[in-house]
Amino acid sequence: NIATPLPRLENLLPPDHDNEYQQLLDGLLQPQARINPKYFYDDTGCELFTRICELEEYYPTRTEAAIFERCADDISLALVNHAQWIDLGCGDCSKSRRWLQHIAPARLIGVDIAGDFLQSCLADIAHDHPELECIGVVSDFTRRLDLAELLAEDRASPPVFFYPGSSIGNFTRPDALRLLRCIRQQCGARGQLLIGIDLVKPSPILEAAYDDAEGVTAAFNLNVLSMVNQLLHADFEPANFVHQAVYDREQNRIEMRLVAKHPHRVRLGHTERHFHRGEYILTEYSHKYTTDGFSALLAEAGFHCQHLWTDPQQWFGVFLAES
Ligand code: AVI
Repeated sequence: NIATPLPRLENLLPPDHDNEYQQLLDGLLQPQARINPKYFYDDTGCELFTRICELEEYYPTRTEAAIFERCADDISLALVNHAQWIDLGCGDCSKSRRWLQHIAPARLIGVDIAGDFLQSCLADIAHDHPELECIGVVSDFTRRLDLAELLAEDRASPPVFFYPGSSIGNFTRPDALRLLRCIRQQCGARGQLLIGIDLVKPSPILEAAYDDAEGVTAAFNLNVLSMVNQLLHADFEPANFVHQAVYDREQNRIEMRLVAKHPHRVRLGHTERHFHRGEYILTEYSHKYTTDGFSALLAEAGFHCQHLWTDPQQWFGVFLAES
């Protein structure tokens, strides 16, 4: 009984974490206070997000999964060469794992910020697929994505970047464009991008998806404050804030907010901030796109959109683009 060796892990996190905390603090001291949504995902946040994905109101996860399932043959056929499969923000790698029933890449590169978790999830996949080379890349690609060296190890195989879940919706448009350009550059001559996008729809459906009856999204949003308390030695009291999700029809985005219930002060390390009643911290944008709008963004990033698969209600889109 020989144990499978742990998958290779590359750490691409920049060693400037102090700068990170300074940015977090600066965001909280701005006239419009904000927290980067990447701070949602501590252990509790990851568990709450898993629960969100199973909620009746939160349609994106199951709608995307249904498209993948229904269109798996078409999508597999449209992939030019899937020898190198790169899962961006792979989490527990469950979405890539499902694809392994349809395609047989030689390499699976999972990119995420939580290294230990990534390595153990990849170890499970490697155990079930001994022929597959599994590599973990620990990276905060909201800041930087540089896989050039790794991809150059197999120059003959243009990569497929897999970015499901409409996670790109959490970037502002300029940042989304920057990330797409960066992926495009690393795709080389014939690489592809398979990406899931949440589409524009009536606001009641969207607002319910981000403010569910059970209060799981509210707990997810409020949980970010305990993360900030730890990172900045702050004393946010979650009970002083209330969760709010508002759809901005002009910008086509959900804004998640934490609204102060009454006037109070919060210590932020060596400094502090006063919150008025009704003043809010912006914790997340979740942009929704029209199919034309996202195709245009892909084109601006230098991609050529090859295919689009949607569900019967056209709530979610899976785009395949080539560099
Ligand atoms: C991860 N991301 C795509 C989710 C979204 O829908 O924007 C995060 C989320 N926030 C609240 N619910 C889900």
